[in-house]
Amino acid sequence: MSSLADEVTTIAFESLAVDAHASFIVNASASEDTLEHAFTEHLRLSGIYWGVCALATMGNLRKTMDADKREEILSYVASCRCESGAYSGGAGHDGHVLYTLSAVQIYALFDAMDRIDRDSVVNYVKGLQLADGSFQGDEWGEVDTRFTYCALSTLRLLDRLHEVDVEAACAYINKCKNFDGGFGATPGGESHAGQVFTCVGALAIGNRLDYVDGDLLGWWLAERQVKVGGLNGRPEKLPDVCYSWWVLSALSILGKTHWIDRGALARFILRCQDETSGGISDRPDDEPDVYHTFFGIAGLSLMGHPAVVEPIDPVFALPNSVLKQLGIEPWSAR
Ligand code: GRG
Ligand code: ZN
Repeated sequence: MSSLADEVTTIAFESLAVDAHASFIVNASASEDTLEHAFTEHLRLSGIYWGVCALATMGNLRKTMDADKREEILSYVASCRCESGAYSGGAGHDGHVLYTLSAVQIYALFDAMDRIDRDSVVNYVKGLQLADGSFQGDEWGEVDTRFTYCALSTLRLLDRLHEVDVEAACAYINKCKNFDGGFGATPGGESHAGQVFTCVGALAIGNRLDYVDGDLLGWWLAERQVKVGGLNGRPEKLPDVCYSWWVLSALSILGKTHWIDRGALARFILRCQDETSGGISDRPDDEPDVYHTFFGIAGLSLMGHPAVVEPIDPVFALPNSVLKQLGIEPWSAR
């Protein structure tokens, strides 16, 4: 067990409506004639990853997706493959490292890594690294620490991390570190919990967590918890279920999830679930969506909710069992 191991505590969890959430996710992918479906077409691959990963984490992927559905999804992913080696968010859209990671994650979840043309994906990702170690997201040149995480995670899942300059990538992330211990999207950018996940995750993959001031960042992350138990993404903002992942995964990598009140966070997430129709929303009484359903379930997994049977890895956001299949040691075992 890691020296960073979290303090264990017993949380009196309320129940999670696993079956309702599974139906919500499966039905959301089936309702193609909705306006939401049209609006989210460009990020469909990430949506598929959120849904499939939530089902896998709840331990009911096989039960809810038969061989035909699996093939249907995998052939859709293949249809998003671009000549550059990248994947796009939806068929006919432009390739981007964000969706390239989603594609690899979906292949990993369905144990179908042999369908990936590894060399072409690796060449695409390699081509995104700039001289200062940073990564652009596609050929248009936007640079963001999210893209560094996506690049390093994609390559590690493909067992090809050595193909880029990992030291330079981590040194660039260090330049995005702020006085409060947090990280931004670019040097000088405001600390935001989403970027903190990507930076801490990338540094964990690159084995350079020594760049993190664990106590200072742990304090900043713990400060994200507000009175109602939920977490926000930066000071003075509203709590939102997705930060249960962005904040808690970073605390988990640092071995500090006990720095927040996990019982109160779990109650907040569970108050955001629709127990009848399924799904989890960003805040109580809002409309559920697949994104918040996944991140709510993933947060509960990091806190050991007994209904979330597959522990999720805080670095790769994939179930530990999937990482083991790929020969990657889950963070909790390090
Ligand atoms: C494998 C889980 C996983 C992720 C892939 C894309 C990515 C890598 C990470 C995204 C990290 C990120 C920046 C998340 C934040 C998303 C979010 C809730 C943004 C909203 O920001 P604001 O400023 O909202 O609009 P607030 O909550 O501050 O009002
Ligand atoms: Zn959110």
